[in-house]
Amino acid sequence: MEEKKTVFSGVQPSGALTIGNYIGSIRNWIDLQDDYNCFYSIVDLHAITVPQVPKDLRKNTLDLLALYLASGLDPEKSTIFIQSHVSAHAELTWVLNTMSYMGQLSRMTQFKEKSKRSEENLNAGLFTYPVLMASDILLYQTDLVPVGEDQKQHLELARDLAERFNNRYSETFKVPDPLIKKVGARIMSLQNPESKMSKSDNNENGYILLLDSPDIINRKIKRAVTDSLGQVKYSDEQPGVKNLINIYSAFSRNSIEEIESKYEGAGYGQFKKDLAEIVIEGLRPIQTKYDDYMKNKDYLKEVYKGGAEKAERVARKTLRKVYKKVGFIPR
Ligand code: ATP
Ligand code: LTN
Repeated sequence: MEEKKTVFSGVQPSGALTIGNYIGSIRNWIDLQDDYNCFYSIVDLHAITVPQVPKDLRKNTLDLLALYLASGLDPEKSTIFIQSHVSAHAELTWVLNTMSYMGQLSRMTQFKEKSKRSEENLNAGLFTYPVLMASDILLYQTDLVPVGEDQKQHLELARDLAERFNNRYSETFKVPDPLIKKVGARIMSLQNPESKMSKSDNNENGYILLLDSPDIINRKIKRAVTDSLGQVKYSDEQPGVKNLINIYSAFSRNSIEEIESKYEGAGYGQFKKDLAEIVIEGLRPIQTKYDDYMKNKDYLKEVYKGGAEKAERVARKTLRKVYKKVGFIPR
């Protein structure tokens, strides 16, 4: 029997999840579970690259785990774990830091954007964030990394580091490929369709959270920015409508063409009303399951403990090889 290929991905527990996070990443992880050996992490080490309140970080981490499970990740099929529980992530990062070029790291779009927001106290962790991400991926000999469009550049760096290490020492790391879906890879803000939907947006009307109530979802979609053309068409001239069609398509699994023809001649009112309904119904089962999981903290603990053990075994094996190759003496 052929060995299953390996998938790795993660989300930061840095706040409530938006439907952008869900459509761009987690949702695509579910279907991979049967055919791949999947590792899905809650990347808390990444989260502290921007200031976090400790008690909120703890809550957000458990929240995210409950949302992973509520979305359909299955601990029987996948390895679900908290990044800080497997120390090899931080350890490999140190080694890869010594092989990362300052120039390449300073060209990372996410670093440039995030550093603009925290100019006065720029921390080194924000700068080496993509090296930690490369370590996540490379420790598990990952073949495929399902992410949203915004992570593509970080994936390139992970590939570069893998190749650099393999060339300098000898074949050690698998070189990973990104897996980016065409539809939904970049969900835009409902208020400003030129920028991506982000949970750190200070205008809460820009995003829909996975745990938003039906009333709030209705209101946010009603207020979503469109245009004065009044036609439900998928075109770059209508970025607001295009974004809403993407969300519609992601939740209904209808194609773009099906949606366009369904609303031909109809105004935005009906389209938005239906869209809100589809999003509400799409999120309902997730919200119900989330509530159940949050009532069962013992189960959540069982899941993350079991996940850490499984992840640890694989990660240690790779780290041992790396340490040996760079010339560290085994204990
Ligand atoms: P922030 O928005 O606070 O800067 P983030 O949501 O981009 O953070 P993560 O929580 O780490 O950062 O993102 C998790 C996953 O969600 C990544 O795979 C990312 O590509 C994806 N993602 C984030 N925003 C969007 C979006 N608007 N559309 C599609 N995918 C997204
Ligand atoms: N930087 C990613 C989160 C992340 C990740 C990973 C994604 C950290 N490590 C490894 C895939 C694989 C983001 O989405 N902001």
